Amino acid sequence: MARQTMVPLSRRRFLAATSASAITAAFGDLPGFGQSPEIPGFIVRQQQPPNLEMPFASLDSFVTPTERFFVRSHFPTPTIARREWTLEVGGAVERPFRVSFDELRGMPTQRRTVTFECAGNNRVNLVPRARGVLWSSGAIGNAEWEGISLAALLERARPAAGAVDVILEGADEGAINDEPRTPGSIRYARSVPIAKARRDVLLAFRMNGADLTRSHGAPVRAIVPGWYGCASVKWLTRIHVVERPFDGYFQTFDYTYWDRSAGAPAMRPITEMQVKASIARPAFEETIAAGRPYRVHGAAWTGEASIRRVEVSVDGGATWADARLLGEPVESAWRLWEFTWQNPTAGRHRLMARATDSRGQTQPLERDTDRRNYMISHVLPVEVDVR
Ligand SMILES: Nc1nc2c(c(=O)[nH]1)N[C@H]1C(S)=C(S)[C@@H](COP(=O)(O)O)O[C@H]1N2
Ligand SMILES: [Mo]
Repeated sequence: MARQTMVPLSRRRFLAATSASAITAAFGDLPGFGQSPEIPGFIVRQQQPPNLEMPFASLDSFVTPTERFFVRSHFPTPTIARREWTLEVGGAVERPFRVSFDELRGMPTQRRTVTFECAGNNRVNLVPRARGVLWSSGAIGNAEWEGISLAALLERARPAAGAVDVILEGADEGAINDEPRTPGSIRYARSVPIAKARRDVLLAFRMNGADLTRSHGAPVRAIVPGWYGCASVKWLTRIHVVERPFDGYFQTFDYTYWDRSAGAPAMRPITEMQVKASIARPAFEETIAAGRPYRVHGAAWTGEASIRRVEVSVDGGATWADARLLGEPVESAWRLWEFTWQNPTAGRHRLMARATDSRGQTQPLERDTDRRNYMISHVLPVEVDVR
């Protein structure tokens, strides 16, 4: 494991991390910044294609309202009429077919609350500055998704006995011109292993009780519970079963990490979310009143498991105390938590939160650089002034 020391955010990067107007000031030199109209409820990281994050300090509900649910798009947003949309199911299957939206909607539906985090969430906290969208803590959301199970479609298609991966392909496309370049225009696509595809992948057309919105993948998107957001393909139009592992752009050059478990470092696609607690309040550099109890709160999540424990430190990690977990544990959904800081004393304080999941995995204190610019799950201290 390669390690990197934790460096607290500088004041300038903190500003960049929290307020929408400061974004323009701090990143005015990057394309897409400087001329953004403000989008209420969001911090605009990029205007076209839209890359928007929730100001995480505004966290106040278990379900993230759709108008505050982050948007991560690599290519221009497609417009797809439901009447014209079809989903093609093919590849290494006995009976390839196509379904229309009406047909899909006529199938038995399921509802599930699922949290997903962008694998680049908190990238602004990495030192030195990493490549990619510089997200603060808000590239994460929890929603109630409704749709049909991918298993039902696969059952109808009958995958070959040697099926390994199921490729989920979106209708959005474009060329990436930074090295390594794509071979011209490609579509956004990711695969899931056949076992995961059969277990619990959802093809969703409703989000939080309403039709899926265009920026979140209308008319139909995949939801891959417990995995980083990159797996949950939006604007889904093709499902392709293959008998060899899929090596598409978004799981080789992008969204991969170095795995040393094979004896020599090997590049592997990012899959399950890592256990992580994130502090909503206090925000970075918030000023807190001395001598009055303060409610520290946030959310914690993990992969295909649930959160068992969240601990908080108000002294930079010297001592830890249990936070109170709110609500009930829900697998692959986050858990909100709170902690009362009884008597904040005047001065500078470093707050930290760390989570443990139902499999006993605890969030690390240090960054593992084998994760490249993804899976930023180490404890990120929040520094505050108490006056
Ligand atoms: N077709 C398509 N699907 C996609 C993407 C994309 O750019 N195109 N982005 C992925 C990434 S990296 C994330 S984090 C999530 C974001 O979903 P959201 O925009 O609904 O929050 O969608 C994933 N699915
Ligand atoms: Mo992402």
